[in-house]
Amino acid sequence: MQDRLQSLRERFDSEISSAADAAALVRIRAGYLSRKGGVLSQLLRTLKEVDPAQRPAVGDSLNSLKRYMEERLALAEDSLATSPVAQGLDVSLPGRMPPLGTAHPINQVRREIEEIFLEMGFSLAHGPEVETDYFNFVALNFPIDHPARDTQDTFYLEGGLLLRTHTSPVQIRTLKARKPPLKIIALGKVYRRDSDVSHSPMFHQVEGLAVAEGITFADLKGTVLTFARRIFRDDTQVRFRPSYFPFVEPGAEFDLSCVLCAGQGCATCKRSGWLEMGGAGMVHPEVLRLSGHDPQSVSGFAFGLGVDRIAMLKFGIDDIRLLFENDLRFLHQFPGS
Ligand code: FA5
Repeated sequence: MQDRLQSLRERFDSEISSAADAAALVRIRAGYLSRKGGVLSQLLRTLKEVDPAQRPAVGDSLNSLKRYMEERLALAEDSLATSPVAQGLDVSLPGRMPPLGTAHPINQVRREIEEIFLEMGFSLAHGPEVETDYFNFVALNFPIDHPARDTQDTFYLEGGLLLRTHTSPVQIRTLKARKPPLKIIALGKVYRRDSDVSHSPMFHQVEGLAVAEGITFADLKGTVLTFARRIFRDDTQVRFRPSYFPFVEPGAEFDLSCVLCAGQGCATCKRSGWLEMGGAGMVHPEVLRLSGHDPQSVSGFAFGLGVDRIAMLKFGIDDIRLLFENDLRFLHQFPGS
């Protein structure tokens, strides 16, 4: 008898698991529990024929199976009644696609820049946006009261801190933490009191630094030229103009031949054929010394360039401020990942 009850229970379980609607549950209830034709009711009626010694145990089993079936049926009826389908949901309707975002133009360019330098053997370095005067200026050979500090209108914070005005402090953090040979780039946000169509108070720079034995200015030129040709066009030219930054000697600013008119002269390059991109030079011996390296045995180059300017040229954006207003009508024009 116990075997029979066990197989009855298994059959009931499988039927109830595959019941798809209320009508199926009504059929199952009638088939097992109805007074007249229900299998379980019939079995209860045959209880008197069971050996009296076994009758109490069989009676208990029958009653507990009956309770089990009633509970499962009640649960299944409840869950069908509250299911989305019972409440009128049409599961055959096509779904609604949530709107898909795209990467911000700055992030698209950021990924491209990082990929190019990674392929050239550079690794990625990072530094904080809230910096100390020491890393942003002193260790970069800007003494207190040095007039070059005025060229980078600084946002000062409490407690001797400031918002970094350039990515060059990452040079110092890297030089203090690592031994040459090293080749890093550091890309991130920087801040200055500056705002017009080509200047934003928050913008992005990418810093490059290579230090090893025997590094020369030719390595710097080759690196910048290779990068410019990868990010813009194969025929891009680079020119270096002497300039002053306290942490490099010699120092230079570099321009790219205008990527829109190929150096012929247009409105974007103000008819000059050249676009200003950034600053560069050979790492100043004093900077190497201050960060624990011997300028007699190693040399290095460094460069820093404006990432937002690159994005503006690549996407034909003529006002840097558009990049940071978060106007979706503007951002949707640059789908990309
Ligand atoms: C510097 O910031 C130096 N740290 C670069 C450097 C690095 C020199 C390593 C030598 C060695 P500069 O102030 O010129 O240099 O800024 C570099 C570039 O950042 C500029 O050429 C320009 O492309 C971009 N830039 C500067 N100010 C802004 C601004 N307010 N908004 C957008 N881009 C800017």
